[in-house]
Amino acid sequence: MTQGKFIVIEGMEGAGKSSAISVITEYLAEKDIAFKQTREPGGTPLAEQLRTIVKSAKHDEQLTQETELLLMYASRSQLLANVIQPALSEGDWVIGDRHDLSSRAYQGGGRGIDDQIMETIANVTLKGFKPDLTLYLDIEPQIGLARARARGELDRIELEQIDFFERVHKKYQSLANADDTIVTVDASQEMPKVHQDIRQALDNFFESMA
Ligand code: Z5A
Repeated sequence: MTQGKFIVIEGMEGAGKSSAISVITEYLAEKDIAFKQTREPGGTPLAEQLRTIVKSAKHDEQLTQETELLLMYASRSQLLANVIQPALSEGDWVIGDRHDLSSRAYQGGGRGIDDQIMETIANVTLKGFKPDLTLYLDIEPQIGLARARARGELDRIELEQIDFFERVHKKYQSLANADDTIVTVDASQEMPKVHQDIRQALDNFFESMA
């Protein structure tokens, strides 16, 4: 059986990941490709509990940045072993709402955790596993945050100051520019144009596999 492919959608809050995922699911359905959807942090019963911890702004004690980092990778380890790899082995495709690039951007860029430490933890957890294609929705933090705020209550990370999100954004852009499996989509455009660009990136990906 042919191994499935892992496609990840990435970007800052309010970038439009939710509707981008619908575009990808429609595209795969049109091609009769079976797929599973995941999200990070989360995606397994245990990883969803870790998600609740990292997103809650209501803890009685401060979550240290090291704890935050390790919880992100603990969640990812559970998801990879229990959902992503089994699905890919069965020939299903997997569409991920965030993956390792989020940790590199938020914990590496935003929190300022050293690249070498990030690399070591990623290697221990993922053992070289990486997505076949990542679609990075690029948005200026101010625009994305305004969209996210208009939607409702903010989580613990969304309550960070703007300079934190500027660092996350910068890191996302530099990592995306350095990796040809990551396609940057301008998420500040009108939604139909964003969706057209996503479909174009998927067309290119399928052509590259042919
Ligand atoms: N995190 C981390 O720190 N490290 C990690 O390793 C991982 C995650 C994996 C997870 O939250 C949090 O954990 C996240 C990063 C961190 N926190 N922060 N901050 P999440 O993934 O559950 O939530 P999110 O990233 O905050 O998702 P979101 O805000 O739901 O983003 P979105 O899915 O991209 O947004 P959306 O719902 O698709 O769009 C937001 C609104 O904008 C909505 O009303 C849309 O209709 C509107 N929108 C979208 N696109 C457009 C365009 N093009 N024009 C106009 N309006 C638009």
